[in-house]
Amino acid sequence: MKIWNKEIECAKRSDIEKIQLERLKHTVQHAYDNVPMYREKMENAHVKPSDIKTLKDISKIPLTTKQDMRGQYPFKLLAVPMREVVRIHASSGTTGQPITAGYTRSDLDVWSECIARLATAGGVTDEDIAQVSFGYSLFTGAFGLHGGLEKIGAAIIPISSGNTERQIHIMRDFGATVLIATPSYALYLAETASKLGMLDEIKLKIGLFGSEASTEEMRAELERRFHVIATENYGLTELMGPGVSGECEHKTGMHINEDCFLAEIVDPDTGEVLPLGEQGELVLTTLAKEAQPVLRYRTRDITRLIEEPCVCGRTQMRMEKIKGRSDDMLIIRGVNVFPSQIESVLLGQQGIGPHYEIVVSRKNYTDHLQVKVELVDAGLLESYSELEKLHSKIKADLRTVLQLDVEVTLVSPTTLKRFEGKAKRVTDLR
Ligand code: DLL
Repeated sequence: MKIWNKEIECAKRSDIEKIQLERLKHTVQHAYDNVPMYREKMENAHVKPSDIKTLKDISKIPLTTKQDMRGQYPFKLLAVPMREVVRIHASSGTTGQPITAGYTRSDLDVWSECIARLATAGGVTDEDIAQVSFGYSLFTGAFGLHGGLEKIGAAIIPISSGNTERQIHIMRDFGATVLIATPSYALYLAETASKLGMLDEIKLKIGLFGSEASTEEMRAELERRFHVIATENYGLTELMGPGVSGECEHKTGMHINEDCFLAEIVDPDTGEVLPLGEQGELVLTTLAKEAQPVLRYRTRDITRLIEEPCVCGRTQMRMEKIKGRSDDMLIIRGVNVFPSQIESVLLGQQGIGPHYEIVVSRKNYTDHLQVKVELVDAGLLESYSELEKLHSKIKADLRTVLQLDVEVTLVSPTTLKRFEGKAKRVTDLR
């Protein structure tokens, strides 16, 4: 299996750390000199760029939060003059002020290099025809993947998201072999292909999924429906977009582009750095960004770092599948619940489809968790005993995993909302 950049991806740890330290020193100095927010934060913490002598010294630098970044809207995080910026992306801003991301020409080169590595790790070659079903917009997903796939030499179908039936026709007619989408949109596409009776005519081999949390059960469902090898990749607008990390075909964690990003795990409550291998909040620092260097960004994503080299030969550290976001975690009657735990229980159950909705409310001063799932076969609505059996099984399985009583509502087939981008499955009415 091909490795895009063996020199970096299979480098000795000591060599990677040497590159990281050199780039970290440069990044800290660049941010300190050119971004008032970082200078102020460092001055308040009595830290100077010259205090960074080893990689561990990074913990002297204050953490950066989403809130800090929002306060710099739109361009106060830029460390270069606007004439050097050649692209601007932004987060959707659904939960507040959007966060903008500027790129120099060199940043775009680094971005496509990072994606080329991850897409190659997922099995993509210049023989492939890749359908990009992320939205081409301010969102980083489509343009990010596009740059790397072009570098590899794959033939790109820049279809963007939406217009789902047309997506299936194009996928079949153009002979797409790679699909790039969120897992939830990929599921919707598979369902639509099936409804159109065209699933067997689709020639996909590879799914490169990302941009939202999904479970192993969701991966299995996508692989089964599309007959693909599904790998996932991770990233965020604040840091660059996709390209931070991605899985190889062994699917044992996402390889981090460690020459471009320095990863730490901190305790989500205290912000203290945790020992390698412990689960906590991922904190990332850019090592190769010119336009917008980022120091110690709290991603809110919960994961664990894996240092052992992968069987694929890559030595770069891996991060486990994201368990959820610390701010997505629901506290139900004092119990911590990640939506991913619910997804794991639901997917793979006989008789129900893979779409679901979670509604949290408060009834009589008590938290109430409702899970809505679709029946696959509407005929079941006519058999009370079958329906009751299915209902009790799902409820019992959820109880075992969550240690909570959950209201399970079975709804008619194809009545729950489908998503063309990131799914929004949780409604918290409290
Ligand atoms: O979603 C960048 C991206 C695009 C990654 C395409 C991969 C593919 P944002 O819109 O800024 O950027 O959202 C970033 O999405 O903090 C995670 O919570 C979540 N996320 C992204 N990838 C994954 C993943 C893009 N593979 C936020 N697994 C991040 C779980 C993910 N969560």
